[in-house]
Amino acid sequence: MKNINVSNDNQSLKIYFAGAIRGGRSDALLYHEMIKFLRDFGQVLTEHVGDTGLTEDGDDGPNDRAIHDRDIAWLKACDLIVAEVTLPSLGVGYELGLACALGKPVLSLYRPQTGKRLSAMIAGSDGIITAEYSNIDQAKKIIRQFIVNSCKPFGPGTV
Ligand code: 6IA
Repeated sequence: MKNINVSNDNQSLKIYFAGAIRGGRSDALLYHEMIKFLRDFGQVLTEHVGDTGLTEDGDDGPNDRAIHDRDIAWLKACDLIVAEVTLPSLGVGYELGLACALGKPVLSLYRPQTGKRLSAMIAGSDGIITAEYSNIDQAKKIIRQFIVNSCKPFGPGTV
């Protein structure tokens, strides 16, 4: 368990937020809200995922290899991963699989949908905490609890 003060030094915790890009951008505003909230706890390495101006094209060059390698480096460097998995995304699934292999704490947030189910590879993974939610306030509570449980605060008043 990492010994991190999550309230006094907001650069100490490195957070990787994962959400669909080429998988679709209909939840971009929700990602934006989650990233804004996560910034209270540390540095979000992947703020671009919550950029509401970012389209499904999801390209800032020079090529996909560069995007992949940069994200893998961030994934290796981060302390924990928070993913919004309601909108299926190959990239997010790939990131979560790797995060599990690296032994990182992983939270996946899912909004139950009529007639659809979350992939068993996410819902059934031992290395992923999956939580269902229906609104941003619920999601924030779940995220806070996940971070508190994943980090060892220095003492009273730290979360
Ligand atoms: O298969 P998807 O594109 O939906 O995968 C989304 C996931 O892959 C996200 O969690 C990101 O971490 C990662 N990802 C996919 N595309 C990019 C990307 N494109 N940049 C960084 N991470 C990406 C360039 C966007 C740029 C214009 C800001």
